[in-house]
Amino acid sequence: KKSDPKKTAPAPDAPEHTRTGMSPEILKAAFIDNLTLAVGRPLETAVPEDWYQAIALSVRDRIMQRWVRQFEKRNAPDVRQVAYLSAEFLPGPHLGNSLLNLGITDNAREALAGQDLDLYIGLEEEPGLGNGGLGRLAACYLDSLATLRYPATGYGIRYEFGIFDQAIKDGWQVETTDKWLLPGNVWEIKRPNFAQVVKIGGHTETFTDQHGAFRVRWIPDRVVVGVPYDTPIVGYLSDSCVLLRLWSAEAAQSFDFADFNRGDYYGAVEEKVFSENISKVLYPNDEQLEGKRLRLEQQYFFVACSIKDMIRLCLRRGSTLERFHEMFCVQLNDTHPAIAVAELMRQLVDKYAMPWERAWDITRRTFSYTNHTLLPEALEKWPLPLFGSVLPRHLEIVYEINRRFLDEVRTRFPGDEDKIARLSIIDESGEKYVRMANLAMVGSHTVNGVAELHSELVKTQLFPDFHDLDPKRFQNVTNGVTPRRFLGLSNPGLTRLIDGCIGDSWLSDLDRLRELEAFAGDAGFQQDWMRIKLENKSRLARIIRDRTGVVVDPTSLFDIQVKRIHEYKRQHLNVLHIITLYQRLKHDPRLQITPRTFLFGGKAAPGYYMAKLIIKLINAVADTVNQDPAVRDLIKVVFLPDYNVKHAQNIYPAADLSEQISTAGKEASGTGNMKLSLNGALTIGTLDGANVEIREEVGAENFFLFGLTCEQAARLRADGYNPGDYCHGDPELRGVIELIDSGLFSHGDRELFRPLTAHLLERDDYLLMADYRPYVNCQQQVGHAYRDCQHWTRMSILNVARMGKFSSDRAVREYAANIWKLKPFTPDP
Ligand code: CRA
Repeated sequence: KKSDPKKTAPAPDAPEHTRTGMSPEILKAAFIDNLTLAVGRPLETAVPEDWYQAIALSVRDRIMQRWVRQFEKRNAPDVRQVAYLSAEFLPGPHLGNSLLNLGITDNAREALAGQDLDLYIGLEEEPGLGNGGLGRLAACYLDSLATLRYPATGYGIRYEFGIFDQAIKDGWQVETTDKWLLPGNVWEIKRPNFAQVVKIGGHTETFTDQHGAFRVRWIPDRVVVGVPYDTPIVGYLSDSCVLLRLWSAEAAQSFDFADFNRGDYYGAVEEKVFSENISKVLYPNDEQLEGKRLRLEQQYFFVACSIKDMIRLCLRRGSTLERFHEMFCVQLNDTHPAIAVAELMRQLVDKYAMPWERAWDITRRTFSYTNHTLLPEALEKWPLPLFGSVLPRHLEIVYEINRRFLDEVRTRFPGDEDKIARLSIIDESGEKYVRMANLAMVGSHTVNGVAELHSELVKTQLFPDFHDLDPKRFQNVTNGVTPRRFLGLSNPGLTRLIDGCIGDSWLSDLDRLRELEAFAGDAGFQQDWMRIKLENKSRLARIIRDRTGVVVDPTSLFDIQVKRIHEYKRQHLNVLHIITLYQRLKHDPRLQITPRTFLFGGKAAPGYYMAKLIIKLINAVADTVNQDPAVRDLIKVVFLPDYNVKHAQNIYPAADLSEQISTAGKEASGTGNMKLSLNGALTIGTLDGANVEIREEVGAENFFLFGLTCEQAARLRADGYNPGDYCHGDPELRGVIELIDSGLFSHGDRELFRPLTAHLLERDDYLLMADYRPYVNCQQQVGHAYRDCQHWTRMSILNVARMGKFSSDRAVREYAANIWKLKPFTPDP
């Protein structure tokens, strides 16, 4: 393969012959150098893992060079930067993406003459430091921040164990620990010299300082050290990168020598084990609160380290903390880091002796908050006694923030004590709690939702009282995804086709995909489009066969639902449709339907019983359907285990149909919906989250819409929803439920799935029964449409052509312009 000069990053000022050059010859020398000097392996005995390390290190060198060159610019006195505070980052494997972003994939291939670069790329363990959409969104934003040259740092936690690995045993999910750091991590650089000490627990004392001022001191009963590990994230064909700074907890002193000398070895290391617990493991709940002390400690730990790091940087630049908000804007990714509001106040008031009013003004100008969910079970609140025992000083500060805030409210709404109670940061309706969303609201200048519909619901459902108080604070920034990883990297076939058609600038200017519209009806282009989709499906079919043993037909319609398993996402509605088709095929042995492969992927929170039962149901239905000769291979059902970023990259390019079927009003945005559509899948979906905007963009005629709207769902619930009526009124639906209850899918066990079916018939919180018939009918239209190959392909092309809006570049520009007031660096000459 010849290298494409257009796709090489603007040459850094270092000439090509230097150590960090980009030509195939220099890359080759670098690989071999690193193999010898860093990995310590002779060429003759190097195994693929060694080559991976050597290549990755060579790529890291080239990124670090950009980072170092940017150093001066970032630390200029007038540069304002964003700190993106997030308990989760889900970047996916770095190597392939960094090669792409540096513009050296082809050169690296050439440098490896004959060796399989993709094999090496595939060896990388991914940092699974997130649950799903929220963590992946943070990673997409770092990619865009770097690409667009914004000064930015992502701050988070270096979990030793990320999201668990999922295996399927006997149809059930089994979790094992994700030991992602075991093979080592070449992308990170430990920075012990920037370590921070964090206090936990204990009590507070008051004292009078030398100026006679009343002050408070926090006497902790534990301290932990936070050590930063830096991973540079390079932008696409840009001289810029951002830093992902993740904190790891270490014991303040590894050994208690007093205990050690007494011969109590275990006593001596106890403190170490205890402290290092804090960054040990990611809580695997997606949108489900887990009110554990350790979780609160994790949140405070990384927030405290990050705020102190920013203060350090601010002071080092010779600025006073009076200007903190001019140096840093801090984005709270959901409420997980919301304690930062109280921590910045504590630092300014307690440590730097700033008057409260001044400190509060700075704090309010610093923070902005993104809400990612309306689900009540996800809204974080901490029991007051727990909060106070971990963070005694912060509790006092929260009380003071609240007192002043509520005084203000009282002057505006005198006598409205109900309103006061709803706005209060402290929930006093029963057992007392600290409401983190209220803390984030009060402490931020701006709050945003993540899709238009969601942002409206944030105003009207979640925070109506805050909205009454100050409507100007509310904004929308619809989520976006990076086209680099999710098209450029994962779908090279389609990328080449698009490049050949409209040039390659679309990868950093996604609106240019519009130019594809002109080719949507072109027969030759359609042929190419279909060929690539088929190749991608064939590849996925091989992966499915290798990983599950199920053989699927690449020419069948690939109907895909990949995302966390949750009742509101309604994977079980998809299953009801599958059983409907199964039932029809059983009743009519000659029935012709469009052949389909149903593919599911996603993890269930380990403590979420219903979600795990849904996984079991999918696998049970798969076992029955895939074996049954009556099905004549017309439908296949596959559950692909361990859905993660790496697997997602193989799945999106192969999708024909994207299932986005959440109950309207429940999915804040969704981002898988965007990635699938960007890869040419058509969506079957409800008017929920960003589906609404996707449909607006691609056109109603290129989107399969069904189901209740958010308003209709609300009305139905208000009028008294009776799911049983729907079931009894629809013989086909009744048959489906009866089939599940008959034990057909569970070796005669009639009780196994009863909790699921009983819930659907008796409560059905997510309105599956109401949406079943519209969904099944809409699926019939899908099957019908798929038979018209040309028309389907045209719709697929138009979906891709109209995805420009959903680039994370657009989203990041909106944050920068409307919330952060951030200017990008000017490019190097
Ligand atoms: N679970 C929402 O549910 C949204 C992402 C990113 C979620 C998704 O609809 O696309 O955030 N919410 O905005 C969340 O994590 C804590 O709330 C998600 O990933």
